[in-house]
Amino acid sequence: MNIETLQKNIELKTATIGVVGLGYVGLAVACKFAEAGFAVLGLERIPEKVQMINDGILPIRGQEPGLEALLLQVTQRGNLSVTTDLSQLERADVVLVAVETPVDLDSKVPNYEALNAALASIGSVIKPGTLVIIESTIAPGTMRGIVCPALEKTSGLKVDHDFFLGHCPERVMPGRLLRNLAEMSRVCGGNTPETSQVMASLYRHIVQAELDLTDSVTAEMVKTTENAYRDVQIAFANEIALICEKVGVDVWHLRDLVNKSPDRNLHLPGAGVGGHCIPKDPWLLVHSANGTGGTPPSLIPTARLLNDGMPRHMADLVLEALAEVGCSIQDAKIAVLGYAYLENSDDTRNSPSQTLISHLQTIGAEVVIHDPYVADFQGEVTEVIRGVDAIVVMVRHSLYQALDPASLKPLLNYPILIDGRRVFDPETLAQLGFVFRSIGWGKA
Ligand code: SAJ
Repeated sequence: MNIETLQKNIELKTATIGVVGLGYVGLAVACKFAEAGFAVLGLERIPEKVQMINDGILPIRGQEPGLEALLLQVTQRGNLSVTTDLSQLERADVVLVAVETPVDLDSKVPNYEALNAALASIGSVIKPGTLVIIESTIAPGTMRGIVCPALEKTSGLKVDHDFFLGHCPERVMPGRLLRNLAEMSRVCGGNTPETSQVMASLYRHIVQAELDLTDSVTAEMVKTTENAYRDVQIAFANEIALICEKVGVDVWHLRDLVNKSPDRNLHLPGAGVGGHCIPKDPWLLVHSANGTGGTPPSLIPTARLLNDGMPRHMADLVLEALAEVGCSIQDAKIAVLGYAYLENSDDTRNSPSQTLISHLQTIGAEVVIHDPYVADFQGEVTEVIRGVDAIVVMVRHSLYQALDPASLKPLLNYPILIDGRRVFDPETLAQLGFVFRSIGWGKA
């Protein structure tokens, strides 16, 4: 099939779409194309997950408005079916790849194990005329240096002649998967301008926002840059918070005043930066720059390390408060509220809470955990904190924002509360007699 025929089949929605990897990104995009009327074949390696999805059951626990109903609708209509059998991909005219691309936390090098496996499988079954689009976030240069050679080698096909290739990074986030998919603009980075055009005609079926055509390496840079930008902005807010703690200023009040200045947007300081995007994408960007010789980037790695240090700062605040009441860390039982990386989500990937909990346990504390969205840590929050020596709030779940600190205090052995997300008003905590610390609260 030539590219014109492919474009026609996409416009008529007679093209079959394969989606490899049904995580947060893949499942949402598979549902949206199925909803648009395409025949969508999902490829997932976990059999239990395949069964759940084919039964119209959402394997994601967090709040994802509309996704469960949409999944049921498209599976019942037969537009979406899921399998573990990669050979089924030979039916696909378009293959979207949405597999994880983590970064090894020690070496800071991309781990492309899942991507390479997907490429090997796809290359072994794709037919001429297929369009392959990488949605996963990848280091700039990966399309040219890894993806294209791998597909050509395993398929024996020639890019731009026998098959077509592009990168279209996603801009979703847990809690807003369907909304972001529909409302966020996307970059269509084709191996050739013609391929970018075909990509745009595909995504036009599910994206109401702008589709920006460009080359694949620019597309790789867009995604990693936008997330490195956010990480650096958060790190700046965290550094200002740490300064506020020292000079006796409330960073939240400071932020309100600073952000009145035009083009200022001091981000939210907090207990750390988690998730599947922000902690890793800056390293993907740095990895590409480091591979080209010359002076390595410094601001981006420094920001990453500052943000990664915030859970440790939370532990230091716990130690300070325990010392104030004369309780040693070895004798302390600490309740950590929030295990997910983001409010009202079940996503625990790279959660700052994991880092904090490991450290507290290493220095001798007993730790109990609560999170209303994470299966292992659900339950009545007042029962979890009953009798503990300190509460540490790590996530702004709505449930915690609704708590009345006055009702919590009698449950505690010591009235210690360490607030990593400014869930509680420090003045109120002071009036109630808490021994408290709050990120960026310098008036202690
Ligand atoms: N965080 C802060 N301070 C802030 C913002 C976030 O400490 O001012 C923390 C959060 O608590 C969380 C982490 O950073 O632990 C990441 O939060 P996030 O709001 O960036 O949420 P993510 O990780 O889901 O980021 C995604 C990204 N989207 C994509 O990669 C497609 C990011 O580029 C978006 O800006 C973000 O969603 C969004 O808010 O839309």
